[in-house]
Amino acid sequence: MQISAINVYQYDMPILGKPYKMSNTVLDHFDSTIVEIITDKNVVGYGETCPVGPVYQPQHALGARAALEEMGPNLIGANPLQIQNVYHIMEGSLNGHNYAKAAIDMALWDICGKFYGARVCDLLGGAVRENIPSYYSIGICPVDEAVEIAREKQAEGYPRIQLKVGGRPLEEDIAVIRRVSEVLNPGIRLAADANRAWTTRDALMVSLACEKVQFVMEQPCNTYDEVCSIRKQVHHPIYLDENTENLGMVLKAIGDGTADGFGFKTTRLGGISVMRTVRDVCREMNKPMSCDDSWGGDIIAAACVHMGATVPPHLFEGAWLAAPYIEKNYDPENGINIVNGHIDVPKGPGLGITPDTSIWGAPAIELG
Ligand code: 0XW
Ligand code: MG
Repeated sequence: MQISAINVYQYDMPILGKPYKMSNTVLDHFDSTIVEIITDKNVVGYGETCPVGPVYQPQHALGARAALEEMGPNLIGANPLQIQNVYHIMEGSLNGHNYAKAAIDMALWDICGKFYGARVCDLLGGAVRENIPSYYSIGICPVDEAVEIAREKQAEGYPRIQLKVGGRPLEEDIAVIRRVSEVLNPGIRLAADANRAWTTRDALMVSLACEKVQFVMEQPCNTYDEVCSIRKQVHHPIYLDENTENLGMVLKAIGDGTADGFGFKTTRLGGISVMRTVRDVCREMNKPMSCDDSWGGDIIAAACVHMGATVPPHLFEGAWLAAPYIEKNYDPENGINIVNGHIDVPKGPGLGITPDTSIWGAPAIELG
């Protein structure tokens, strides 16, 4: 089998309801890049990469398309069933830009599944369950509002709540963690995600002020070194998210004893192939993890769900999806949705998504 053509689509994804607010950014739409890999055997695969605006992490929507334009021509004629070999071609064509390589990688897994008549989760070793937990992320908002949303989402069936914190007076962060924790039933897990915004002083003060509150501190400070410097002083488990740019950083964070767990983004790490390795490392080293992405439609969602379904349940923190904030599915029939805080693993081969490509308009880039 050969890759005969690659189409790259650009899609401006509107957000439902209020803008999405994190410590460092407010967003009302997202710029998604979708890759369609066409083969000479009539099998077509889809991948997607969608940074959550230009500030969240170094990944950039325009950069994704430029990177795909750079690497794409070298991939024409390659065998899409040999994912590792295609990855090597990408690495030989462009340094870095894992988030763009991730879209190609995802489409290759989709093709492999369709060709072999297997779901991506089966190719990844097998799903351990067919319905997996998600978690709900409450954006930066007034404390009372956050408490109301937490009550609502817990009642809906979400087993985990992530609170966005940072970028406002520290007293409000402390209040929101305390107040939300008070309304959560036993067993519902809580994380406070500063998205890099706290100084080491802030993180230490929050940990002290909320000493008796059970929550995970997610990506409190900007750099890995800052997080290392507070690691032994905080009372709370620390999860890394934005700092895990690649497999090397994940290994380092575990080896140094800096991370108690991870909020992983499939595209930031480089796609399903790298996530598979990272999943295995976390299983071996007993580290909890989530399978998320920063944003994206059904294609990214399916990739996260297939991977999440293969993670041992006691180590799985959930798959966060943008689905609750998105107007419509790419696949009107088998699109990914969250019901009662949980997600069904797609049934069809590959990623199990048959997108209505007309949603994205004409390709922005055509190769091959
Ligand atoms: C809540 N998320 C998974 C979605 C947003 O893009 C940010 C992210 C996070 O945990 O940082
Ligand atoms: Mg996070």
